[in-house]
Amino acid sequence: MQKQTVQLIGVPTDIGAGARGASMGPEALRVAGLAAVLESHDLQVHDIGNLPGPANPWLPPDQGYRHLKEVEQWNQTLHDAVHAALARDHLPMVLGGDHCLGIGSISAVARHCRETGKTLRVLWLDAHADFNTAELTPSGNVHGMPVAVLCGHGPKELTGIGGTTPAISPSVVRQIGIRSVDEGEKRFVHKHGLEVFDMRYIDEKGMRHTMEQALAGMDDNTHLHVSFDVDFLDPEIAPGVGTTVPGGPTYREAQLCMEMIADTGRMASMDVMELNPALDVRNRTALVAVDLIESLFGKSTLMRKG
Ligand SMILES: [Mn+2]
Repeated sequence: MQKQTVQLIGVPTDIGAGARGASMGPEALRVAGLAAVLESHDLQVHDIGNLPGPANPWLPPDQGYRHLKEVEQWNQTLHDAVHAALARDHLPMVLGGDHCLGIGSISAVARHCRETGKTLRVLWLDAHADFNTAELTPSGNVHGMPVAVLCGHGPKELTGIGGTTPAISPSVVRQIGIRSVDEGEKRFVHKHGLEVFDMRYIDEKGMRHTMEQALAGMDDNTHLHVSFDVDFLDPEIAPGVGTTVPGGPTYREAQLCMEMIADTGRMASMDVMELNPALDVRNRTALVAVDLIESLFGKSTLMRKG
């Protein structure tokens, strides 16, 4: 059998973030040994390097958005790269970069699913729902908006990326680890019926039950996309992110989450977002991220016989 190829796509920008530094994320993941770890699991790794894009002008919001033109440009370039990777039967792994890049990545995955008749499921691992709009957020940072944009709410420059608006329906999304949502955003999430497994749910039901629910209903035709915002993790184990929120999943809970995703065998694309080396301690957060990615690809801590 031919080896699965993982295509690493570096997107060195913090164009949608509220703090500078996520632009260094792709290199930090490489330095943490990402490629070697994947190769040790019998995967072929094709690192295409970093995509090009505009510099971050670091301006205040203009009509509700910061850097809309640059955000559009980065996401269009990423959309094309992810779509091309999927067309070659590669598994694209987007190395962010801030989470506004979920727009380009997931719109490409959704387009690929439409073209191939696959059913899309998106797991959004994050401390935040990222379901803001310009009306709801004062900051104008687009990294708080990608899920809303993908569901068709936002500026047409972004909602139109990929050619179909909306790119996805809220019904394909399962959000896990959420613990920081403002009031207006919360109402908007409820209105659109996004399925959210917040930290209270994980506390009460446990990660195992949470993941069983989030992964339920998939079949052989499902394309599973994992959008992993590193701030999903508790800041105790992952300090190197721009927007830390206490009370996230522990190392063990995160491992279980990743292992249960691996068990499905359905993951066909992913993002690793918001790693900010400027805020990290000796690349510790990148190393934890790589460790968890390894579990996504089948490293098992299981000792008992299957
Ligand atoms: Mn996010």
